[in-house]
Amino acid sequence: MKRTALITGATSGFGLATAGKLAQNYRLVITGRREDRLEKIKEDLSHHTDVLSLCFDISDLEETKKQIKNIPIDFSEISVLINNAGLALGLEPADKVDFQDWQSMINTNVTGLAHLTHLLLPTLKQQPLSDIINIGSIAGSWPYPGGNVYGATKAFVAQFSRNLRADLLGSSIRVCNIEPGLAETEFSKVRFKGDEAKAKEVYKNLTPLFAEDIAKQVKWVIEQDAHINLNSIEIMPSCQAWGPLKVNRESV
Ligand code: NDP
Ligand code: 8X3
Repeated sequence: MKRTALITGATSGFGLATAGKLAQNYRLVITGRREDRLEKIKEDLSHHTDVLSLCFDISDLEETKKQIKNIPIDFSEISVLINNAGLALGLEPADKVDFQDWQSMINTNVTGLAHLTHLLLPTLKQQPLSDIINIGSIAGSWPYPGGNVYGATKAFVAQFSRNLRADLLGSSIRVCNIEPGLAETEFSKVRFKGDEAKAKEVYKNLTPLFAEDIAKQVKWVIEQDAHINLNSIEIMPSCQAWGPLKVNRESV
């Protein structure tokens, strides 16, 4: 029987590509806030599999709970949770940012992800083999100017993933944190609040990761034999690597 996978943030980028990649062999629950997109994606993927679309904001805890509790019986045996929905807002230094942006990132990338995981743990535990795939980021391990709260939310995802593994040892649930680097999706358009030109600059004259690259990793991780748990995958495009630490010589 096909496993059922719930993918948050399936309206664009990694989530959309993952839904497409899993459609052949999994039943899908796709989520996001943009209803028009969800309906179109559902229609497209329904040629391959059964699809349920749920439109809600993962930072709205009451609404999330309502949506998850009301999942129809046909889709209720979820055994793959892909915690992908997330965002970065701004790239300004910490003293120049709007606090509301920090709050949105924390409410989505941390609280929303933890809440959804908490809601689905009982269901995942009942299945013979389950996977939680968290989409973290290299920003959770490697600091950079302007990464402030975004990077911190992804550091939460990394440690939460490891701690889940510790708690779930002996259960049917595996956990993996996939940590991508520079990848061309709508991520930068969102980060720069709709400024397409600025977003385009990020990927100029280089070959970034593409959404499909991450979707392939997700599929590969969940299709490992049951005795294998990939704890984390850090993945960058070949054109990306670390730079030297900076030194300020103008003050003591
Ligand atoms: P996109 O902006 O293309 O996709 C983000 C998805 O998340 C959209 O489907 C969006 O749907 C959904 N989403 C955002 N906020 C909410 C919310 N509050 N409630 C429900 N859904 C939400 O970006 P990516 O595909 O790149 O991002 C996916 C994940 O990958 C994120 O967690 C991001 O931090 C992470 N990441 C991205 C990298 C990159 O360089 N692109 C690198 C490393 C990690 P909608 O707007 O319809 O709600
Ligand atoms: C997205 C990658 O390096 O822009 O998580 O933070 S980065």
